Amino acid sequence: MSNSQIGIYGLAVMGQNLVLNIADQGFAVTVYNRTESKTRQFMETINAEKPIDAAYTLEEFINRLAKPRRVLLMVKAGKAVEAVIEQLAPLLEADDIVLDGGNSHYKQTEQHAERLAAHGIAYLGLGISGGEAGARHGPSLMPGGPPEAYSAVQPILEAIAAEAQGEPCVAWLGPGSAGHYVKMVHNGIEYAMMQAIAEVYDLLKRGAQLPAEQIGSWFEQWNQGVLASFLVEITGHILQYREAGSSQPLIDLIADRAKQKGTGKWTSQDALDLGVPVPTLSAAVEARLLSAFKPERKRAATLLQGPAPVSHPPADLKRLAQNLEDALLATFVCAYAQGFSLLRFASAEYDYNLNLATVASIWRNGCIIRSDLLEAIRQTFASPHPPANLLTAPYFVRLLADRQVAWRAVVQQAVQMGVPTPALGSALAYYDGYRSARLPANLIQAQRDYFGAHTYERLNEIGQFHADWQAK
Ligand code: NBP
Repeated sequence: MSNSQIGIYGLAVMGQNLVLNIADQGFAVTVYNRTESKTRQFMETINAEKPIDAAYTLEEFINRLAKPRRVLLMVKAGKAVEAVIEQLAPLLEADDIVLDGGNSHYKQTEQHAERLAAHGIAYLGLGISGGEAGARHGPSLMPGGPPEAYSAVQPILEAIAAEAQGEPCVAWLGPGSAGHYVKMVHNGIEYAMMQAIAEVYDLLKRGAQLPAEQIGSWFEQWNQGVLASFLVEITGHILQYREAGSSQPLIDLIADRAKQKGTGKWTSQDALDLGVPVPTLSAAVEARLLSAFKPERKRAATLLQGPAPVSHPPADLKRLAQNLEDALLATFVCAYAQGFSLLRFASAEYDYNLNLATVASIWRNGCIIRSDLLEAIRQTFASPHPPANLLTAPYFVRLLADRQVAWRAVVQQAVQMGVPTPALGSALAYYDGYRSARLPANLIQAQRDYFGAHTYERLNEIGQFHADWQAK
C-alpha cells in the first residue's frame, strides 16, 4: 500500500498528538520513530479504527506515502533534524515535500531547504505553537517555504489548526525560513509575557505577602478582562493547584531556576544583529539566566543589602490589583510591539515579505501567546496605513495613555521594595525611550568622538564633525 496522505517522523509528545489530530480529521497517516519500541507503544494506545499505520524501517515508511510524498519531521531541533534529512534525502524523489515542525533555527532551515532543493524536494519550515494540547486539538501553525509546496499540504494544515473567528490559525507566511523565523519571534514574545507575569506574582508574593491561591484568583479575574490570554489563564490555574493530600500549593514547592531551549536567546541575538531593540524580550532571557545562578544568589542574599522588608501588606489591595493589571497589560503590549517591530525589519532584510496582519491573525488562537490583544493588533496591521510600531497605533496610544501612571507606580513600588522587575521596567523604559523625541545619544556621540575620533552629526548643520575636545 502506498496511500497515506502524510508521514510523521518522530513520536515524542508533539509528534504523537499531531498524528492523532491529523487522523481525527480523516487523513491517513503513517508514523515512524527512530526507537522502534516507542512506535509499538504508541500503536498499542490508539484505537485500531483510526487511519494510522506504523512503519518500522525508513524504506517502509517512505513507500507507504502517496506521491508526491509529504513527510512531517517532529524530532528534536538541531542535529536530529540534520541526521533525519541525511537519511531521508536518498529515499525521496523530486516533488516530495518535507516539513520540519520543530523549533529549528531559521538559518538551519535555509541550509536544509537549499540542500533538498538540489534534488527537487521542497522543504517547509513549519513553526508549531500550542504545546501538547495544541498539537492534539488545534495548534497555531506558521509555515514558510515554497508556496506551491504549501498548497499541497494546506488542506491538512487548515484542518488541524486552531480557529479564530471561523478562520484557521495557519497561513503561508513567506518563502525560505519565514515560518521558523516567525515562530522564533513568537517564542521571544512568549518569554517576555511569562517573565512579566512572574514579576507580578513576585510583587504580590514578596511585596503584598499574599498566598499563592489568592494571587491565582487575581489572575483568574484578570483573565475575564482586557488581559484575557492563555498565559494569564494558566497562571490562575497553576497558582491554585495543590497535589492530592498536600497542605501547600505546588508552586511553593517548585525550584526557582528556569530552563530554556534557545528560541528566546536566538530572538535577542538576531534582533541585535539587525539593530532592532527588543529590550523586554532580552530581559526575559537574562532573567532566566540569572535564575539559574541559584548557589551564587543564595550566597549574595546573605551579603547584599536591600530596603527594609515590607512589614505588612498594602492596605488598598483593590488599587494594587488595578495597578498591576494595567502594568501587565502595558508590558504585554510592549512585548508584542517589540516582536512585531523585529518581524518588520527581518522581513525586509531576509525578503520574507511578511504580512504582519496575517501573523497576528494566526496567533489569535492555538498558540502560547494568544490573547484578546491580538485581534486589535491584527486590525492595526490590516489598516491601510499601518504604523511602524504598534505603540503609535491610535488604539494602543489610548490604551497606554490610560495605564501609564499605574505602570509607573508599580515599577516605582518594585524598586522601593527591592523586587526585581526587568520585564515590567524594561517595557516602561522602551515606552519612554520610543516616545522621546530627544534622547541623550548626543552625549554618546560626543564621548565616542572624544576618545575615538568617531565623529558626530550636528542638529544645525549637515555632515560629519570632529571636535578638538581637549583644546584649551
Ligand atoms: P523532542 O524535542 O523531545 O524530540 C524527541 C524526538 O526526536 C524523538 O522522536 C526522538 O527519537 C527524536 N530524535 C532525537 Br532526540 N534524535 C534523533 C536522531 N538523531 N534521529 C532521529 N530521531 C531523533 O520532542 P517534542 O517535545 O515532541 O518536540 C518536537 C519538536 O517540536 C522540537 O523541535 C520542539 O522544539 C518542537 N516543539 C515542541 C513543543 C512542546 O511543547 N514540546 C512545542 C512546540 C514545538 P527517539 O524516540 O528515538 O529518541
